[in-house]
Amino acid sequence: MTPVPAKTLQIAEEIRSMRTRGAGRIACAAVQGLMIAAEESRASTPEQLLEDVAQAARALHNTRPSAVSLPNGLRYFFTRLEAKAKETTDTATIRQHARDIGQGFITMSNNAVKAIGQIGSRFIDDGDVIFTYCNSATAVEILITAHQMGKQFSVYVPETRPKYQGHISATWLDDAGIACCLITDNAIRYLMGHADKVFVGADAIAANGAVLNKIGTSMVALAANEARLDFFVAAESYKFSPLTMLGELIQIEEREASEVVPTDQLASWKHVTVRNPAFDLTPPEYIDAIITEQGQIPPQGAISILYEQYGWFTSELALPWESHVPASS
Ligand code: RUB
Repeated sequence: MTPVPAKTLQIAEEIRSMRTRGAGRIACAAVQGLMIAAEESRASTPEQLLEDVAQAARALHNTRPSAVSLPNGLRYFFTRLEAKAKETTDTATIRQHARDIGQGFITMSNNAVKAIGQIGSRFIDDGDVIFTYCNSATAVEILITAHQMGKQFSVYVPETRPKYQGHISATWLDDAGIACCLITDNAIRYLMGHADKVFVGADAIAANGAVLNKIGTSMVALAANEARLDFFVAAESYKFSPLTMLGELIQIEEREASEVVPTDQLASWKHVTVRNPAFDLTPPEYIDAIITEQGQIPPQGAISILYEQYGWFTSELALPWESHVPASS
């Protein structure tokens, strides 16, 4: 078996350490990791080549446990390559399929973000004051598209402790020439009363329409609900979680305490512990619409997006690369 290529392991590490972050960017990077594994595989049979790719998928999976886009991207690539590998014994042909499948996923993802930008921008009116949260390329695309259409609006951007992804959103909006105001997370409820609508992204969407996104999103949704604002979620359809059709819960990633407080300070306390959940779930009751590349749906429509993609999902489809574990391991 070919060892997992160094470049694939580096992609996995960049995802784990959050140098690559944001659900869409994570999925595309992971698929690139699989493309590299297929390219660099020295396998002489289709089965060996699939095992090399499966091994890479195992290294990439679970680097960020909450972003369902990651296993969904890996599954997209792996199931299609597996099907192609049944059609030929020529590994060069399978490698070419791997390039096409991977590029197909990345193009599909980029096009979905653009389509969501177009669809979502229709919800923005002149004079709007908008809230976003964390850093979602998909939600920001809506704002940029509306701005390019000539709409006049401004945006509140909470910092998003502890990793300050709000600063990235502020930079993107600034670069695009969109007026935005950076605020502390503590100011969200107070300033929500001065806003009109909210656009956030998603790391995962459950079959019941609940949305998993950066920790604090559910508080933004609560405040928006109280202030009677529309709360929109921008998400490509590959961020919907098929496993939730089987009743599985989406895992909430807990990150290191050092992101919250310096390690020496924590060590100096005798009775203090830290918890650092990275995501939370916003219940469907707080969501007005989920904007996908296919159009906007009420959160209760999540199940139809999942059914369209996966049919009635079965557990064998869960992590298809797991069935390629070599007998010896
Ligand atoms: C990022 C985050 C984003 C979603 C959607 O969290 O919660 O809102 O991933 O982003 P983290 P996108 O910084 O922990 O990865 O729309 O870019 O896919």
